[in-house]
Amino acid sequence: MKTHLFASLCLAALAAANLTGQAQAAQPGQFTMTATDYGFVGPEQVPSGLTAVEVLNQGAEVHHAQLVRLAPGKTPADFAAAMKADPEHPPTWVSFVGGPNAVVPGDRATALMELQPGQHLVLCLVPNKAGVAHVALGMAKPFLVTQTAATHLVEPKPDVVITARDFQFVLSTPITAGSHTIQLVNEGSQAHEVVLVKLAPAAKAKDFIAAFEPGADGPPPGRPLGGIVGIERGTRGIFTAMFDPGPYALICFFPDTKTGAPHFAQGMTWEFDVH
Ligand SMILES: [Cu+2]
Repeated sequence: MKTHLFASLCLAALAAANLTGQAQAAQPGQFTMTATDYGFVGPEQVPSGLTAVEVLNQGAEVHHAQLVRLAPGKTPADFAAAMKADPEHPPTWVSFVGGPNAVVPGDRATALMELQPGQHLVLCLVPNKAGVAHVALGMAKPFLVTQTAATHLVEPKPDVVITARDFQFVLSTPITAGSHTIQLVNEGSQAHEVVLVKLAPAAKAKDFIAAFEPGADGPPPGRPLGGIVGIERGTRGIFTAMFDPGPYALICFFPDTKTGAPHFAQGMTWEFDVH
């Protein structure tokens, strides 16, 4: 969710992640990454194709599951070394391929993503109270997406489409009370994400954002309900959410390619009321 994504301690994080994961392969179409403070437990191998990616938060802090794909020939060690050399910028050979966005402790969220074969990592980019991204504290786990002939999943038809542009969200239709299947489509020039937040009464998106700034005190005035973590331009993902009446916000925390400033600082938030 936050901007310190490419912190320099990835190397240690990756080494720790390798020790905790059991060698296991997921069935086609679905897998879960369990998030703790600070690590991921999940499959070592995942079949390619349309996949429901779940994050289960068993930690005490907010977590998400950002999937990234490395270019052919690149390894998790290469990624860690690149982050150490330049913590502010992701290497150009990394693709952001989505995943389920942030949930509070005890919650889970799912994102339907099209996975392509290759070496991947799952990262948590949410910062702790000191402003250190969880990825630098151990939340980076390698996994391999293997070539698979077919997946049994059929992409559901969304009833709401959120289009991400530089730098705004555009909704295809107002969101009403009840359950919705929501597609995020990135039509911008850089990667974007959407965090869905149920705001506390009278709270604004900026109040929720401020609670994740370094040194912020107290719980955020709102509850993150998932969404889609960073996806490259021209790509998409689907999530479902249940809407009770009240105020909500969509927020993009993804850092600008050039400046590193989070997209919300360039206006990439959207507030709405569900009636
Ligand atoms: Cu964005």
